[in-house]
Amino acid sequence: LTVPGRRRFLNSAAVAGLGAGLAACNSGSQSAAPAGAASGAAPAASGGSGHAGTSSQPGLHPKPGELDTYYGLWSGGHTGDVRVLGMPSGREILRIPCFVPDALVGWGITNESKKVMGTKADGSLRYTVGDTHHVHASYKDGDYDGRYAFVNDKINSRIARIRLDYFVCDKITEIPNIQGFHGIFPDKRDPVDEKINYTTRVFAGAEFHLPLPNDGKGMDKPETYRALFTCIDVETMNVRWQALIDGNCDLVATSYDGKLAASNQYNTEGGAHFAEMMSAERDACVFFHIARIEQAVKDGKFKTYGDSKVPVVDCTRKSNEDPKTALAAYVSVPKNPHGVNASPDGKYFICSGKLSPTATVIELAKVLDWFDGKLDKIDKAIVAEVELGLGPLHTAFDGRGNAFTTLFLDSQVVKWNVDAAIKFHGGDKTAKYVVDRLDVHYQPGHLNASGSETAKADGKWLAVGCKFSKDRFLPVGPLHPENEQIVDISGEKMILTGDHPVRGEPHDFIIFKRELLRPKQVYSLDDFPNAIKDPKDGGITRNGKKVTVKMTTQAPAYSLPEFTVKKGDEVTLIITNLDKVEDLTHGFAIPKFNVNFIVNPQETASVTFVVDKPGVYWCYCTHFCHALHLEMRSRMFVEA
Ligand code: CUK
Ligand code: CUA
Ligand code: CA
Repeated sequence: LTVPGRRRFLNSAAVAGLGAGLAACNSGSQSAAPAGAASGAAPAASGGSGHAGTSSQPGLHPKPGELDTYYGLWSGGHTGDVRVLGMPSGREILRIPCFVPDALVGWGITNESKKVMGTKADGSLRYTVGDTHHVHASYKDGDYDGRYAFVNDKINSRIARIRLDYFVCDKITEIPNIQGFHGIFPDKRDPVDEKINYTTRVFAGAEFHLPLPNDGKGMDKPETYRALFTCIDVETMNVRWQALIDGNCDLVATSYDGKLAASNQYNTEGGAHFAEMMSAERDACVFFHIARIEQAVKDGKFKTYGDSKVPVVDCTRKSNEDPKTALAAYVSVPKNPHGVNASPDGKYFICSGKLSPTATVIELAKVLDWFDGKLDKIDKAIVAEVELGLGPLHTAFDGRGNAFTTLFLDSQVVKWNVDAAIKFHGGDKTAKYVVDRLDVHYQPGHLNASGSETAKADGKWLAVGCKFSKDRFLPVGPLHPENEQIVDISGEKMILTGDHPVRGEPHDFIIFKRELLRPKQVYSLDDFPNAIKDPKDGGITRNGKKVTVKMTTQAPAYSLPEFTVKKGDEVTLIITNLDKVEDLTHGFAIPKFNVNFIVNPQETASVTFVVDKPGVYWCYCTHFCHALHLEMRSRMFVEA
């Protein structure tokens, strides 16, 4: 197919209607007919890459027993989890449940996980749905430090922290005053204190604007709705402050010097319907001056909304016209931009145009110049705005000056050189900024490269999150998997090296060298205040109708082969796995009471449930642990 032909096939199949809102991309510039574009060698509609070629990079197909060379952390979308993929093989190794119950580990069943997830007064889960989009990790000196990963929950405006020593979610915070928490990014160092060269804050962008407070008044006046940008403390996971803005937030980026955070805005119109949201030719990327905002909070220049005690500073346009005192600045960006990404050299934020075929390059030093009164117009911080193709969404980097942007509508990744784009924008029309194009399958959303979000971007591998897989895998009925493609970016030309079906619906991901992590594979008993350190400390204690049953596990036995409770009791069962051997996990399931969870080596977990039916109940181990796994049982006697 020719380029227009491929566009017609893709667009009619996946995005009917959206094309009408797009700027035409046929100006004869580099974006329409680039060298190496989906040319004569382009595939038939049923697939195939525009590039032949075989990757010669090591690590792509680990042999049995070989480990991957990179970790990938993937958001799971509305499965509410985070996945760990070995890269570049694309093998899924683990799912980390966060916002949604998970049957494998008993997430949402154990008291410990329910406490993290949040419960109502009756002890039941506050929410059982989630929607994770963006996973990012904590930094030190511009690289990941292996402490934490963070992920957003778009549905219920929650942020989860994942400990990367154990690969578990240990904290979830619900952010007040907002809906549609979408973009998230940790800071990379402190904006003021030079000594703090690591992550202490996470920023959150709210996509949906709301009446403030959202208490039932003013619902029919969308022109008065507002969105907020939020700062969360990494250690306490408390919300530090919020910023009232004009327009909305989409994705979020932070600068390597810690001074700036920014969010793309596609709804500067404040529209409530999509036609209104795409009525303006330009929207914005809003920049936040973190040090000034935090000084304003210290000086008491804030208000609060409703029941929330969180200080909210004023970052609206009207209140921030004087650069010398401004807390925020709005750089104009074409039509409904989506991703904003920081280049690994620390110099630029790149905004992807979505409904505009362009990427906008904003120079951060110039943004700071504006805040210092040294640049008269904030839009002069734009150093390039170049055409790339239809539907640019997200950008990754190879650390050698090249950017890779997904083109959702064209189903391509375009590789382009940032310096050449700046030259082209500056008037040198001989500057060839498009380096290569690759057809992907199909409709890519996010992409990310190894180390792309760090100063150590190594330009080896690129993963592309294709939202549609269409014909790339065995058909399994109406629900298709997504296709995470892997691309060798070590050379001039991109080489597509693999398709990987993944369970819906990942959005974003990060990829980093395996050496950055040293995960622990066995817990410490001291991690758990309620650990039962000796089988002799187990047994049953009763306090009225509340019964506590404590037992330990050592393959292939539970320390209590049977235990007796009475109908109507509220039973709290605490189990410590005393096995110290790596990989020796036990399960504990009780028929008819919705109890099923696991205890990893040296872990303690507990459940609380009411026994309302007398009888014998065989408790058993669900997690294969031993030759006598099937014999690993206990009996719960419930007396009438
Ligand atoms: S969004 Cu999904 S493809 Cu939530 Cu990062 Cu762009
Ligand atoms: Cu213990 Cu299976
Ligand atoms: Ca818009």
